[in-house]
Amino acid sequence: MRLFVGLDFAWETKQILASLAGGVPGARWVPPENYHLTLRFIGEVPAHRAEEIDLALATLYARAFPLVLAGVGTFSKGGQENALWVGVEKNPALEALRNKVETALQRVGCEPERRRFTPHVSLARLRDAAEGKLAAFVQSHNLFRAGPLPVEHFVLFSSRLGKEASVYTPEVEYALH
Ligand code: 3AM
Repeated sequence: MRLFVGLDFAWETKQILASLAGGVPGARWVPPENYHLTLRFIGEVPAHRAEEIDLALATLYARAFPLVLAGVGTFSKGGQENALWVGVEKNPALEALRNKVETALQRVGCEPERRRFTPHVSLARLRDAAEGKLAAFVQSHNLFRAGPLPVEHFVLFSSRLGKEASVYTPEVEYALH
């Protein structure tokens, strides 16, 4: 199974995010049901590893917290913008949760995550997006803000890569306290 750990959002929040989509030719918009915030990408693991991972996450104790989505931005690779996302207001509780997830996963043998944690909710994948339209999108949605949203769970998702879009399935929900 291909796994990652993340936050899921309420239907209402997904609707608000979906209202941002549009107006950037060359963007492949993420289907609203797929909106999530990745805490930790795990990757392909055999079933017995998935069980160990589940156990490690189930024994993790962390606090529930409020989350504010704010602003939009892009990631680029090799000078090419490849992702468009909604950002998150600075959030020490989110960072603490992410660190606990990281520790729990390393304890069951996952390789340490080398990438810096840049919390975001992906709105679109980009390939040769119209530069001016992209800049205009970012500028016009820079003041976007949603929340505070109560975060009371985190989720182990499985991901099946599809032709059009991946299918993300929440496999296990873990309560925050
Ligand atoms: O949360 P977002 O949408 O930015 O791009 C994948 C997606 O990111 C990312 O994990 C999230 C859930 O699938 N992802 C896919 N392959 C990855 C990899 N090898 C990866 N992240 C890190 N390393």
